[in-house]
Parts: sequence; C-alpha cells; structure tokens
Amino acid sequence: FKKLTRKTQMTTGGPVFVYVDEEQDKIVRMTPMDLDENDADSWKIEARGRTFQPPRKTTYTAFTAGFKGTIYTDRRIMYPMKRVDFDPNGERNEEKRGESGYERISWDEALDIVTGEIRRIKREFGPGAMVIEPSSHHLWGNIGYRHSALFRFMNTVGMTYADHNPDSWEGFHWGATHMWGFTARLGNPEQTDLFEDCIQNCEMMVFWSSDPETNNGIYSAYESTIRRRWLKELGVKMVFIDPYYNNTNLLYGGKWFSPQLGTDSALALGIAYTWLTEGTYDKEYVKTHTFGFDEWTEYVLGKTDGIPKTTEWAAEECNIPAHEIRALAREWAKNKTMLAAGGLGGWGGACRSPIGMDWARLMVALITMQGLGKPGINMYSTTQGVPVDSDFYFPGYADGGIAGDCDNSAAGATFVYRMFDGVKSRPMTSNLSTGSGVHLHRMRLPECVLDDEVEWYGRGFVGASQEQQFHKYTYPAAGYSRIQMLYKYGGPHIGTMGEGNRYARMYRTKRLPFVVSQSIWMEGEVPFADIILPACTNFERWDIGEWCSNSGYNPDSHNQCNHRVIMLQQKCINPVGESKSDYEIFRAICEKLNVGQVFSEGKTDLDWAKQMFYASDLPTVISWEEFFEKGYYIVPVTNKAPSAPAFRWFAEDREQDVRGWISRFRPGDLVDQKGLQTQSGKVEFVSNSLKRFGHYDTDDKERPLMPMYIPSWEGHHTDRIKTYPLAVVSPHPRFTFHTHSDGKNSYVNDIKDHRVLIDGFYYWIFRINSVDAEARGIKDGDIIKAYNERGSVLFAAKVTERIPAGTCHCYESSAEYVPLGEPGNSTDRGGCINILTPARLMSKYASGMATEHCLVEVEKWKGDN
Ligand code: MGD
Ligand code: MGD
Ligand code: 4MO
Repeated sequence: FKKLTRKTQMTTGGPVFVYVDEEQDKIVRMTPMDLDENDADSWKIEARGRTFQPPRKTTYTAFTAGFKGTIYTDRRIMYPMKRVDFDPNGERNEEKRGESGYERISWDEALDIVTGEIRRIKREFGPGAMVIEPSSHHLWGNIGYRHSALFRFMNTVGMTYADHNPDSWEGFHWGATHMWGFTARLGNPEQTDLFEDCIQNCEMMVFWSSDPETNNGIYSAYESTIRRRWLKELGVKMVFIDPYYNNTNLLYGGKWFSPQLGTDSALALGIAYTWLTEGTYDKEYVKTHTFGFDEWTEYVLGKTDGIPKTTEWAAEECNIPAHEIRALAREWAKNKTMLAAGGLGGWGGACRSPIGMDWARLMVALITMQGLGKPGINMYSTTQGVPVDSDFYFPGYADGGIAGDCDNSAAGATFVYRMFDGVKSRPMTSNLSTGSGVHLHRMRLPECVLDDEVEWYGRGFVGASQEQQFHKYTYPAAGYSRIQMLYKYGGPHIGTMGEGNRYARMYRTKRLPFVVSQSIWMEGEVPFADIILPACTNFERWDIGEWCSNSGYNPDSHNQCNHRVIMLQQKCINPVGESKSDYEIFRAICEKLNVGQVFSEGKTDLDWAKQMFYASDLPTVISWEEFFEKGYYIVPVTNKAPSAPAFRWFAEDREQDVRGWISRFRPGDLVDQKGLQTQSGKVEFVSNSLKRFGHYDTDDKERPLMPMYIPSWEGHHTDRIKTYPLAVVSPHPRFTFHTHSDGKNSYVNDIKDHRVLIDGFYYWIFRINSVDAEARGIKDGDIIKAYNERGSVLFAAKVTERIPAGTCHCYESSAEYVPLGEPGNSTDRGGCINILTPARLMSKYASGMATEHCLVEVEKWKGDN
C-alpha cells in the first residue's frame, strides 16, 4: 500500500477525514471522524435514572460519502468556455442560449471578455446594471462561502445582489413573526438546551411536517438519530403528521396521520376546538401569556363565522377521521408534549406552501395553549439544543467572512469588529444592495428581466423588525438601469424555484445581453451562459469552518451536533483541470479591473483562513501551528453556561436568558427587557403588527389578522382539481443536498430510492399510490409524464402505499434539466418537479415561495415532448 496522507475537510453532510495519495494528487477515501483521547470529553446528561452520552465519532450523509464521485465526474467543467454563437462585439444570439454548444477558450480570453463587459456596462448604463446571484447553499467553508468571497467581489466591482427569499423559513417568517416576534430567527423558535429538557420531561413528540432522518435539521447528518433512539427507549410516544409516511416515521414507528395537502390548518383547528370545549388547555398560562385569545376562541368555536371548527368539520377537510383527531388532541393534552413543527424547530415543508403562514401560526397557537416553555412542553424537533458550549466564539458562514457586508449578512452583529482592524484589513460593504439601493427578488428574476416593471413587498432575509418585511420594492429601482448582465453562480433554479421553466425562458431573450456562469459542474441552468468560468470544490482549496454553523438567522446552529467541530479545511488536491477556487477567479477579475489589491489585500485563501482563526476564540486554546497540523478542534463542554431551556424565561416571566441573537441584546422592541418582541410582549393570537399594516381585511387575503383556515389556492377547493386531480408534495431530497450531489454521473444516481436507470437514462422518482397508478395503467418503474398548465416533466413511477390515493410525492431539487425540445417550453426529462409548482407568492404582501405542493395530472409517457 502507498502511504496516504490524512487531511480534514467539511461538507454540508458532515466533517470528513480525507485520505490522499499525494504522489498521484488523488483522493482515495473519505470517512467520518473518530475522535481521539486528546479531543475534549463529550457531554453527559442524567435523565430518568440513566446517563446519556453521545458516541465519540461524527456522522455523515450519503451525499458526503459520495463526494469523490462528484469531484472526479465527467460533468466537471474543466476549462473556461464560450458559447459558440456568442460574440461580444457582434451577434450575441441570446435567443439560442440553452441550445448552442461551447468552445474551449483560455483563462485570459475569458477574463478579457468578462472584464470588457463589466467596463462597458458601467460606462454605458451606470451602477446597478450588473446582477449577481448565488444560491442558498455553498460548498462548506467561511472563506469561500457566498456571504464571504462572493460578497467581497460583488461589492468591490459594484454589482447588485438578487435578494433571496427566506426559502427555508417562509411561513415562520411571514406568519409566525407576527405572532411571537423572533425576527432575528426569521420567526423560528429558540431551541437552546431543549434536548436535556426533552429527555428528562417529555412524554410525547408530535412530528408535524418534520422528518429529521431525512433533513437532519440542516447540515448535521445523523447526529440526532441517537437522541430519538434514546427517547424511543424511554417510551416517549411518537406521532407523525405528514402526507408522506416519512423516513423518521419509518424508523421509529408511531401513529401516522396523513392530512390532505393544504389542510393542516383545519386539523390544527380541530385539535384546538377539542381542547377549548373539553377544557384541556393551560388556562392560566393563556390568560397571562397571550393577547387576543378570546377573539380567536370565538372564531374557533364558530361564533364569528358560523362554522364551529369541530373535529367532524376538520375531518371533512383533511381526510382524517374525527375520532382520530379527538384521540390525538386528548393524548397531546394528557402528556407533556413537544411539538416538532418542521425539521429544525421551525421550518417544515408545510411552511413553504400556500397555507404556510397560517400553518406556522397555528403551530405557535397549539403549543402556546399547552404552556410553551414549561418542563417537557415546547416547540422542539430533537435536532438542536444539545449541551455544547456556545459561548466559545467561532463565526458561522452567515457572519460575512472576508466581506464584512453588514447589509447582506450577519457581519454587523459581532464578527466584523473582530475580523477587521480597519487599517491593515478592511471590510467591503455594498454601494447598491443597501436598504434604499437597488433590489431584485430571486423568485422574480425572470419577471425583472422580461417585464417592464415588477413590484413586491419585503426583501425576505430581513430580521430587524416585523415591519421591515412590509417595505415595498420596485424593479428597476428609481434612477437605476435595467439588468445588463447576470453573473450566475451555479445553476439550480429550474429544479428549485416555482415554475422553473420561467428561468429557462428568461435566458433566451435580448433583454439579457450577457450571462456569466461561475460553476463547478455542467448542469441545470449552466449551459445557458455566454461565458462559463470553471470553479473547483472545497477539496481543492483551503478554507476554515465549523460543522453545522451557519449562524446569522440560525444562531448557535452548531448545537445540532454532538460535538462542536471547528476545522481547518485542508486543500487535499490541486484543482481539477483548469478550474480555480472561486476566490482566485474573483481575484483574477479584480486584478484586471485594477482593484485586485482592494479585493485581496494581497492575501491567499489560506491567509484569510489564518486571519479568521485569530478573529475567533481559537488562539486562546490552540496555536495556529498546532491547529494547522491537526486540522480540527473539538470545543470542550466544561465551560458551558448553566442550562437555560428555550421559553422557560417566558413561561416564568423572567428576562430572556437563552443564548443566540436574543432580544435582550437588541431591546428596541421590548419594554423593561421583558416579554416577546410583539407589541403586547405576549403571544398574539390577534397580531398588532398586521393590524397596523392594515391590509388583513382587504387584499392580504392569505394572511388574516389571526391564524385561520384559508383553503390552499393550489388545493382541493379549486377548479383546477378537475383538470389536475393529483396533489404532489415536493419536500427536500433525502440523498442529496438540494441540487448538490444529484446527477453528475456520481454514485448517488445509483441509489435506488433516488433515481432509476431506464433505457440508459437516470430518471428522478415520482411516488404514486397504487390506486392512482392502476387507474392510469401505470406500473412501478414506468416512465410517466406529470403535467399541468406550467409544463411537463418525465419521472420514473414508484408505486407505493407510503402516500394515500390522490396524493403523490416527488422530492424537489433535481440538478438535471434536460428539455426534450425547446428549452423552457418542452417536456423536461431531468426531473425538475418545480417546473410544475406555482411561482405565485404566499400573498400579495408576503413574498415567500409556496412551492411545496402543486396539482398535476399524470400519464404513462407516450414518447412525446
Ligand atoms: P421538508 O423536507 O421541506 O423539510 O427542512 P424541513 O422544512 O423540515 O419537509 C419535511 C416534511 O414535511 C416532509 O416529510 C414532507 O413530506 C412534509 N410536508 C410537506 N408539506 C407538508 C404539509 O403540507 N403538511 C404536512 N403535515 N407535512 C408536509 C428543510 C431543511 O432541510 C432545509 S430548509 C434545507 S435548505 C436543507 N435541505 C436538505 C436537503 O436538500 N437534503 C437533505 N438530505 N437534507 C436537507 N436538510 C435541510
Ligand atoms: P442549491 O442546490 O442550494 O439550490 O434552492 P437553490 O438555492 O436554488 O443551489 C446551489 C448552487 O450553487 C448549485 O448550482 C451548486 O452547484 C452551486 N455551488 C455550490 N457550491 C459552489 C461553489 O463552491 N462554487 C460555485 N461556483 N458554485 C457552487 C434551495 C432552496 O430550494 C431552498 S434552501 C429551499 S428551503 C426551498 N425548498 C423547497 C421545497 O421545500 N419544495 C419545493 N418544491 N421547492 C423548494 N425550493 C427551495
Ligand atoms: Mo432551505
């Protein structure tokens, strides 16, 4: 055997030891980490007569295990490329994008074309006409991350950022914030120290739109699996409310409730009705901790609209028998119950649906009625809140890295002051993407290109106040030019954004004169670009980062992992082909534009990693040399602050004492440092913020003043159900991280629950009940076409009883977009279910995505396009 070198790297699915054959410059193997005796001790919890301690190793996901396959795939972009019929000085043939081929060009030529266009656009159109758009998720590492290197580049050159919608949070952000505040978490609940509370006190878990065995909270691989196993061993009852018999349900058993899509709010109201009429809610708590409860009670009992929300009424809507709803309500009230609303403590596919805002608010309503914050009673999903030391400071990826952009990241909270001295090293803020600058909405990108004027409310990732999301935006902004150049980073949107075909159509028009794609793989939207710049993966460059730590609107998210793992992400191999790190590409462009020194300060990515090391608490415990050698540091738990479970302070009417971005450190919305961020300081069943905004009874139809049942506009009460009778739920894929690791000819394609090989093509899977399949003559493994007025997509049928008749299941985020005919107007064979989901926003004033369910018809594919 050759001698292999062990390197350390981090991924969205866990940290890895990477074994490298340095002679061959090749990655040979990747494994999870085994912690050794020099690493800090693990935490320990005493509960119900037992001691619980996590295993001394890390876990990783299928897509992390398969990383080698995506590094060495033939789908890697090996050198810079130019679309064959694109001539920056002559005919651009914009309308041929997506069909033309590519020719290899040199880095010099590519950089000359890109910088030539940047100069031209700045001189001809002025600021703001260049738009840059990365995606939600980036390969791991605080230096290379999009909030870091990309923002520094964007702000150095002067580009407009296409604002992201709060995709993961939608219903919590646009809905729940108006009930309990927590804008600094975009409406999600705090989770600090809840695992200890859960294992000591909880008797029943209700997983509602929550599948942690699939979603792993976020980024935390299978760290929480053991916690649920312990709960199971202790006899904690588990209930699952999910149209799909999800993977967590599959592993732990427990009662499965499968509501008709778009009707969860009716089910929630049926439960509330039972508690109200049987007197099984916490009356004292509700009296002292809520606002508007009586008015909401009148609605539930039917005194305001004449419809009592009885379990019979709910049964009719959601297809769950009334006696089962009553039994659930009674068990819930009888036991100390934790509500896992979504996979992280918040989130959940239901929050990304047309009923997302009401669903999220009703989750808050139910847990409040039972005494939110009392021992064993909380909104908790088992994925966060383990007892790690969160006071040891290391930044997360949303803390702005080497950019320090306080407008577009969490840099201004803490990190920017530690990272930059303002003399030798400076942050790089935006001249365009500021509160009052120029804005584009990622989900309205096609309209911003194709339409003359676009309007929307709320930038999305805004956590300063509840009111901030009511701000109105127009594109183009007054005095700024229209978009002349799209600098795209990766290319997933046809697989991830509603009515995905819009993105393909956007590219094929003269209204978009220049498109650059800086990408690692040839996939999705990438082959619509004029110039393609090949980037490399994090395994081919230096970086630094902490497992699971996004920080920002997910404060202390490292507490999903059983150990805090801070890692020097070592360069394992040289960049494949002629690819370069994103940082080096940005630097090369900046150098040609005479701003190279401003961008890089003369530093390499490793120099920046070292600067970040010194900006953290690491130097107090380990030297740079030792960290560089060993590659990682496990934060000990010895200095952990005393246990302060989420919402206990609220239940006990004390000042907030949990960790993270908490109101106490930004008390502008509080009175006497007490209570919630809402106007009343209480959980508002009638929202004062919505009342002040004033649209609840006119045209903000999907967001009434209090949480109600508003039937889904993509559901069974619409006329469309006659033409498109099947409702499809499209949650996050189990075996990939969104589009990361899908396709690309990697081993992930061979996972039989991910894609299916039929006649030489790997089709994405569409799960359909045997009744619906039989009615259409569809058999397991058939190629089917799912369609509606938005488009059509081919899939491999999986006939299953894990989904009831009338409902189908299809993961979102196919990385492949393979149109059979004209791009944007023909059937896709890649498997982008989001071609069929709505582009409509949650409501007129809530610019969230509502893609989680859609109506379609399905047939056996007849070979048409
Ligand atoms: P989802 O997969 O959207 O996850 O985490 P979540 O929002 O918690 O939904 C979870 C469950 O809700 C699914 O089982 C789905 O069937 C169910 N569901 C969907 N709609 C409804 C509904 O209307 N009612 C009910 N009762 N249930 C419903 C998301 C989180 O996951 C995020 S935001 C990201 S970015 C990460 N993505 C990701 C990934 O792509 N792959 C993997 N493997 N893990 C991931 N983790 C993260
Ligand atoms: P990602 O897969 O994260 O998807 O949607 P997107 O943000 O659109 O896109 C990442 C892109 O960046 C990929 O093209 C990848 O190749 C590229 N990339 C990654 N790392 C690097 C790098 O280091 N360098 C370069 N140059 N490129 C890189 C995610 C979004 O999807 C999310 S977060 C949610 S929560 C939504 N969930 C959801 C749902 O629940 N249902 C439905 N139907 N749709 C959904 N869409 C949303
Ligand atoms: Mo997300």
